[in-house]
Amino acid sequence: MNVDAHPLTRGVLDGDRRAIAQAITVVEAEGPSAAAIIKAVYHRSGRAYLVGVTGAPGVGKSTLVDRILTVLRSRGRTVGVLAVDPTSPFSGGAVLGDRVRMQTHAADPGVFVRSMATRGQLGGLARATADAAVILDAGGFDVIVIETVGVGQAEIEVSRTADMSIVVTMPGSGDGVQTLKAGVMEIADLFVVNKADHDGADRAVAEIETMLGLNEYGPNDWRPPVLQTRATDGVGVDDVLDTVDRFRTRGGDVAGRRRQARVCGRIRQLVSDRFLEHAEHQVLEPGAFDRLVDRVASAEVDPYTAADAVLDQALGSLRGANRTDDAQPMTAVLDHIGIAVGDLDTALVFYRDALGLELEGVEEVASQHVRAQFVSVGGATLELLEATSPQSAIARSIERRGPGLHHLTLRVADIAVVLARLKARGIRLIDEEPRPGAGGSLVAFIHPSAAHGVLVELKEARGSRAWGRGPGDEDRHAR
Ligand SMILES: Nc1nc2c(ncn2[C@@H]2O[C@H](COP(=O)(O)OP(=O)(O)OP(=O)(O)O)[C@@H](O)[C@H]2O)c(=O)[nH]1
Ligand SMILES: [Mg+2]
Repeated sequence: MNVDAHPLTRGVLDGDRRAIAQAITVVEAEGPSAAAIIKAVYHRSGRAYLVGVTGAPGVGKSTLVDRILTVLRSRGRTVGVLAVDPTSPFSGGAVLGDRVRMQTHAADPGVFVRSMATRGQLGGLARATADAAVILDAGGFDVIVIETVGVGQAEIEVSRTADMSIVVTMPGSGDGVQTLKAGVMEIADLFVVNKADHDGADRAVAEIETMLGLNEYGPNDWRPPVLQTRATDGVGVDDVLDTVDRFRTRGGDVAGRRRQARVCGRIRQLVSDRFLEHAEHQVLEPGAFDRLVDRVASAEVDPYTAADAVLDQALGSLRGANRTDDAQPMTAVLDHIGIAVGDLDTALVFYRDALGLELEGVEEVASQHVRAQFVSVGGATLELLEATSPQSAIARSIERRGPGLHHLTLRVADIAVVLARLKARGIRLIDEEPRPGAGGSLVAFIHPSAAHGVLVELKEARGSRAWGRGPGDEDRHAR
């Protein structure tokens, strides 16, 4: 489902609603096309003003946003709304309710309403929301309102996307001022006590003012105003928008710094997400990350050592990638080194006892007449290979050259790409095409004559450990 970013891109930049809607669906899915779209439209973003509206469920955010839409439209501004619900896994009740509530603007081409719900991790929602805001921004909407339900960490993450954050409360305990203690004080640029028709609105305002009184504000600092509204009949909404304009026009340093911090956060997030993704899926063996998690959970390894191990392996693979002179960087990591030994038990006297290396397990591969002992050496593995029959390739290798290095295996992300590139350079291969190895992996051997006397196996990991033996084994030892 690889959506071609380009036709959508043009549509987004033209402000085409269908293209915008589709582009948001793409960024929600978080695939490579998401990055392609953002890359293509980002230069046209940065013009819209992003307003976050946060607050506990039911305080009247959607009703207020609906009123805000009406006023902004009457002031000639176009508005995109992202209704974000980190609490519901799919577009369910609350969000659907929002859509219905904002239906009054459904026919207005100057309004675009979209709900976004958690699909996987909360971080993903914050990223998708930020991307959706970029799309609406590039699509030409003047103001983007991001409504998030609740006042937890996820909402705070999402509200960091905005240029200004409005925290909505209502009179009464419970859902009201109590929830403000959950860290929203710092993100609020404006407090709105909605449902001012209820008893206790003045008290709610006073409580917030008291909390604000605990902070010190310099003469040039923005002290978040506390306003009252009645969203159901629109009372106080003009005041809210005037305050938004006031905050916006005062802009200057604070606004610049906020955008800077936001962009900084975005880049850091993307770098760490991508780095982790690379480490988890392209560097580590399948399942290795989970095993590491288990070992840390059982206190066998501490988290710092675990993190260092992942970093070392990932950085090692990046350094490997940098060494290539081709335009397309190649990522290859050392998976294992196969060593032909005469007798496993004797070999272990050296590898296990003298060197103190950790044994991982033994595997008997009957079809190849070989027994393999895996020995852990940090990120890679040594495979000590003992022949179980004279017909074994290992036996013949020992007969010809004595025991010693038998092969080394490099794990690559895409074996077909690597083979194509080797072929293009006229490198002599044993396997022209990748073939199935153990554990669902794909393997191919490079002829030792091309690799300066070493039998090199390429492996694209797809399952668990790839033994990498198969038909055609004989040819590999012809030197
Ligand atoms: N009396 C009164 N009721 C209001 C006011 N504003 C909203 N409501 C009502 O409060 C209820 C909840 O309003 P919503 O706008 O859905 O609240 P919300 O904060 O968006 O709710 P979630 O999206 O579920 O978090 C609805 O029944 C509204 O009609 C107000 O100013 N006064
Ligand atoms: Mg709502």
